Amino acid sequence: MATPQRYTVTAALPYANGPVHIGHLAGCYLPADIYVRYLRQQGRDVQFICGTDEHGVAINLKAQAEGCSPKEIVDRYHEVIRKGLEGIGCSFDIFSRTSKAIHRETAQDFFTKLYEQGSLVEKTTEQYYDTQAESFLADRYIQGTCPNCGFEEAYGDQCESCGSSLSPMELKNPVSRLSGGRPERRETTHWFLPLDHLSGKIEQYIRAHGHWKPNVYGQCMSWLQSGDGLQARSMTRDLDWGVPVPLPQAEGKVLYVWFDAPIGYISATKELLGERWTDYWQREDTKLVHFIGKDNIVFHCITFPSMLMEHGDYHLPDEVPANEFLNLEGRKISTSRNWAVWLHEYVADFPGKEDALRYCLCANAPETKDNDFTWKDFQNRNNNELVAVLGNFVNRVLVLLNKYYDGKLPEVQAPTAAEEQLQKARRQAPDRVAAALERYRFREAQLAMMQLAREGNKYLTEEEPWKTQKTDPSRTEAIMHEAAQTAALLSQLMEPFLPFAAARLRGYLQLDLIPWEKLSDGDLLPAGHRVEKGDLLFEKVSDEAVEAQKQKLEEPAPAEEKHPPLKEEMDFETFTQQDLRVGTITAAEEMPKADKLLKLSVNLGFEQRTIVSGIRQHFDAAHLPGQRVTVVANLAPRKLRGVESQGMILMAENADGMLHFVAPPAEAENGAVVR
Ligand code: B3M
Ligand code: ZN
Repeated sequence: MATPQRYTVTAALPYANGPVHIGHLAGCYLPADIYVRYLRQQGRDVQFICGTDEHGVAINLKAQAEGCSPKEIVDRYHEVIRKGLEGIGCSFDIFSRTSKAIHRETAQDFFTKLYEQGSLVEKTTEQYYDTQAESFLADRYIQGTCPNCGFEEAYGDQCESCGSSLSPMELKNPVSRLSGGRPERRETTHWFLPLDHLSGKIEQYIRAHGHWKPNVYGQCMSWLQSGDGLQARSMTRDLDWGVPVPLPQAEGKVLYVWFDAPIGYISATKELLGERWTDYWQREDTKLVHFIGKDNIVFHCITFPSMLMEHGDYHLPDEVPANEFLNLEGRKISTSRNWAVWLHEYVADFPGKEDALRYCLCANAPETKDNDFTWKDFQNRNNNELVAVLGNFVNRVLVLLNKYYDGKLPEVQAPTAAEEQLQKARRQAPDRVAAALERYRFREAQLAMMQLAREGNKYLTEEEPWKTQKTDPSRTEAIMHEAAQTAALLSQLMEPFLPFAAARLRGYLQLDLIPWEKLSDGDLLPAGHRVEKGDLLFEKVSDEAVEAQKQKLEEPAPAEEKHPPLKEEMDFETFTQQDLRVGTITAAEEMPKADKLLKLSVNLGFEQRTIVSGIRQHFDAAHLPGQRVTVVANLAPRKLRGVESQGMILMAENADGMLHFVAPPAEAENGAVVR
């Protein structure tokens, strides 16, 4: 395929309900920025679109938690997020907001077109309604007991304990998070995008993109091929915060946030370009690339393309290079537990070290699997790679050029084998970096750039121009000429990854950004060109700085304080003697005169067991039937209060004493061996 000349590149619109952390940065903003900087250097026409997603229940919930209005929340976080992303060098052409009028109009027009041409299906269904708060409840606003694992604080859309996705009607003992009261069912009308009817077209579209990253393509395929296939999805909600549904009969309803948010890319482009926006959204020769994190795949690969297809005037997304998740110091990043490195805090704590974070996150990018960020690794990469290799090389070059030649580049000399080797590396490096970037392999691309710095550094160390300066000054001229060309090329190849240092280096070298296709042509600096001595390109990160950051993370209690110490080691033989099986509780009753005990009937597939369990103070017997459990099935029977208990049920006990069932996944059948 010919190289497209026009690109629309988007990075997921962050929810304006909190700041952005390094996981978001590594997942989508950094790769998007690297890619766009590279495209610009290639001379391609690109618009880099982003902004804050200011609708959706997440915003309402945050406002409620802080006792302020949704508007105050989005105003506050839009600024925090924008400063953080710009501070780390994200070079958006526009960073807009979905609360703007232009967005409301664009999203409403889009909806109206779908509505008028009959693309949407109107359905009246029962939903929970909070009579005290006088409002319908979004899925997230309902809390109750998970039907799968018994977790009592599951949400109407998902149980965060067992991970199963739920619908509000499935929750036991539903409670409204608005008023705390029990919600009632009421009828309400919404407009659905009939993904079930579109699934043939969607599947065709996905299959035509079989080259997508395996994590992306695989997720799409599993959605398409899952049991019931694609389901119609409601594109409207009963909420008072969002884009109003543009229908007279839809008073009090807004567009579903996942309907309006991706349209936010389009409205931001309109805001940026005026009438020219259609070139970037409606032409087949424009390439549309969405950078996102893996939790957004279904919306960008299935829902949004379906909306665009139905609308009819749009070009569909070409690439969706989604990343996996980044962990922090070996644990999942958690906003609620403050286990995160916040971008705006990093920018404030490490002025002048923006590139160090970019470098470390790119080197550890979660491209194909989840990956880990540690402060130690950050320090090592900065000190041992940026400072000791790249910085050391270019600073030696600049210092020596100034010391020997007053900054004037010496004439070319006949190359020896050492120069020929470095010249070859220089010819190859731009193509290597480009080939990796064209395939969204950012780690590989950055590595190829660093490889050239390593070769340059090694060349200087081996050729020792400071020694030949005394014995053979013309040899030093040859070495310094070659080394300077290498530093000049680095100042170009660094640009996508390390834009701050790259610009400083080009300043010292008195060199502009050079079009990518000229980078392999040979010398970038003519003899006689003057360079400045400059300053250190990178500086070390101290142990103290790293310690301070670790302190900042939530101080986890030492393992032995929070959790009981590990028992003595056991050998494998002993372990294999226990027989664990999957089961389901079929009945539960309280044991007379035993305030801790419940008598449970458990279906083990091949037989029914009676098990007496000391969990009465933790669970309501009435809610236990249906609970999936793991049973120690070969424990000698013992009598408890006159009842023979035929096994034991495994429970996980948190540090606070709360008990949770070790619940096998739905796919494991009763009687299945656990080992
Ligand atoms: N705001 C979800 C997120 O921040 C959502 C992305 C919208 S992209 C159109 O993860
Ligand atoms: Zn659950």
